[in-house]
Amino acid sequence: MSVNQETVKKLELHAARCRRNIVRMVRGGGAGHMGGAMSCMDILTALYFHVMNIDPEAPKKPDRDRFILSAGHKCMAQYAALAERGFFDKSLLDTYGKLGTKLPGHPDMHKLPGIEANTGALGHGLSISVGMALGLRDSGARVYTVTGDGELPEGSNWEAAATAAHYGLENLTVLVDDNGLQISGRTAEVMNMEPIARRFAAFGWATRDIDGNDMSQVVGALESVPLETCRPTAIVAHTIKSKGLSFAEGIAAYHYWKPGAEELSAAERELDEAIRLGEAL
Ligand SMILES: Cc1ncc(C[n+]2csc(CCOP(=O)(O)OP(=O)(O)O)c2C)c(N)n1
Ligand SMILES: [Mg+2]
Repeated sequence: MSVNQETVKKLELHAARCRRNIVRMVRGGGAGHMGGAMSCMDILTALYFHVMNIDPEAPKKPDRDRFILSAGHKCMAQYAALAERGFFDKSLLDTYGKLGTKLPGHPDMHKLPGIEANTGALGHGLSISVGMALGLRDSGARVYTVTGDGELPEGSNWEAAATAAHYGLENLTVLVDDNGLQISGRTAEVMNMEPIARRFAAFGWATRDIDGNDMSQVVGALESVPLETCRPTAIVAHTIKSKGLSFAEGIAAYHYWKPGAEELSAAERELDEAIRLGEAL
């Protein structure tokens, strides 16, 4: 199925603005889990601006699609998308990580519209998603979950994966933000989970590998969901950690970023330029 290139261009511009929102949050809070937020930003942009049935004016409407950020430390990506999509005023971005903020370092469903579950302790989001998908399976609503390659060693993921296949949850899609890195280095060295797609397939899921920073591929895969009837879908998105900030791409040390003044300004300049280029297209 061919992907509409106008749509792709628009989404790329949204993604650039969302990445700029992430750096805005880091300026406000002084630090944050930047690397993983940047790597999954294209996925979240496609979901929030093209795929999911959601309404910022009615964030709790019963037939909405659900999004669960299982890897909760990537929450700046979700805040960036929610703000850009109009779920809350962008001025809130400047409060990221501050005392009393609605935008804490891990998402809190009691503080912000659009957050469906509290996550951050890795390994719980897929189980929550399976329960939601089971409850919603005759409703037409879909459940989308983003996890990370470094999160997958948590055994609860595989209990959830087996359950999703057992119940044939075709309304459930997991997107693995496979950036090859986790908190302390290469996932392959800390706890190798490759080949990820084949592992999900062995549990009974329909799977596809994509370049998760190529908007055409992200949209193409999401438009094809469910990949098979009566099976949950796993999209393994190969991404680059810190995508969009050239000085930080693929470097594990940027998992949690506490920038100095110069690096922060360089980041802002680079993303402002990306937005300018996107607007000119
Ligand atoms: C249960 C649990 N153990 C450890 C951590 C600490 N921790 C936060 S992020 C992270 C690495 C996650 O790696 P990955 O899922 O690949 O995400 P990425 O760092 O690439 O964004 C770890 C171990 C945690 N949040 N929860
Ligand atoms: Mg990772």
